[in-house]
Amino acid sequence: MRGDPHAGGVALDVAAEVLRGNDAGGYTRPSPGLYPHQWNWDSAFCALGWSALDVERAWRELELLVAAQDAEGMIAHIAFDPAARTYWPGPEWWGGRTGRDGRPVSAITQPPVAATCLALLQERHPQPPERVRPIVLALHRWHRWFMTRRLVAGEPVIVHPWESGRDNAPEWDVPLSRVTPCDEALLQRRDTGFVDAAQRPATRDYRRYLALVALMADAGWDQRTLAERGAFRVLDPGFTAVLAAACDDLAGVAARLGDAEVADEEAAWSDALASALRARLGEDGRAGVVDLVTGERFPGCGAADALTELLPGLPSRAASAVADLVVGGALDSAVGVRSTSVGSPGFDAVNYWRGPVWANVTWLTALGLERRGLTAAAAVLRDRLRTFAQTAGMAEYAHPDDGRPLGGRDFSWTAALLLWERDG
Ligand code: 9WN
Repeated sequence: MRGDPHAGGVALDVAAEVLRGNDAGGYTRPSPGLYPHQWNWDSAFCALGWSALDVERAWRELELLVAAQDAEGMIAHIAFDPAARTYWPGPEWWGGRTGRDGRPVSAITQPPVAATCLALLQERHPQPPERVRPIVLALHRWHRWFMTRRLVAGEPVIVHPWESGRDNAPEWDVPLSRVTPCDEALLQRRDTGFVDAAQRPATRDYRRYLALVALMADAGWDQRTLAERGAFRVLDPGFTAVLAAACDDLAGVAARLGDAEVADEEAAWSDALASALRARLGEDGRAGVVDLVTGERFPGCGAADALTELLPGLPSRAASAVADLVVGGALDSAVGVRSTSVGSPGFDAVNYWRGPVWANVTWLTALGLERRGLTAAAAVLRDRLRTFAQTAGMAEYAHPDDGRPLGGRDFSWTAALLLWERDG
């Protein structure tokens, strides 16, 4: 791979092998052993990658993602394979929820990138309306769940760090510090059997992640209670931008299917979310993560700011400021977008979401830049995605300075996004 500036040949063969190797027969495990279930945003990215290898399999990935939707309309962060034993915490922590297809699911969600991936897939590899419509309707129900159960001050509230998809980003440190940790004896971590503990969340974080789940169970998993009075409540501009883009994308797909009602409602949600986030954006294009318990804003800078680029209708000055942040600014890295800037409190170059570069954040930011018309910056990031593959292979994340591989290996979304980019 090294020396090939376009990450062609070998890297693509390796990427295809990774995706095939992680195929659980309809959905893709994010990484062998480390993550043996179906994860929400992972699956959406994997659908894109599969389309370069097998279009039928790509659509199947999205169908299985929405098949795990629960009775409330939420699509959980994990749909569990009850036979898999290498991941903890398992389904027993989540109050016995199941998806429509009977699989055990968790009781929290993840960044809703699925509609954006669906729109991209439908554009490149269109399927007939009878196949696309059920997926659209399921995603519409999920978006409605956000808009009716989770909105505070016009934005979706995150009630657990895992919902952000950026589990131990420093943004969550202060809000999480208020949660009384559970007894360490309750922890049965398996992740550190696969990945060096220095690259994973700390024990003190896990004790609070689990305590927070127990508090959610005590609240009867009631979503409005959690969003309005829960122990951990945060507004994440990255998450808001992802949801606003997803609503806009779903509106487009629904309109082309002739579903005007769905299209209009999604478009209205997208506008409402975008105007709520725009109202708190600074000149620098940054809105900051806000701890809703205290009203305080995280002082550092990270992936949440980069992902703001996805916001439909982002004012051009803000869009350019974010471009400057990721290319040449505090989030610049030769292998993509830094998850956390060097100057932020809690920065750690090798630890998970505290500094390393992740392929999905780089790719989503490039998509946002392209949609805002900042094509040169988008091309730079796309090139850096290929550099990531050259230095880190299909790793889960990479060191922001030297690009060496970190975290899990044979990681599905790294492979999938590389395949999607090369196939375009
Ligand atoms: C908890 C699967 C997931 C990703 C997340 C990433 C990591 C899980 C964990 O792995 O989180 O959901 O156990 O660390 O942070 O973004 O979806 O790849």
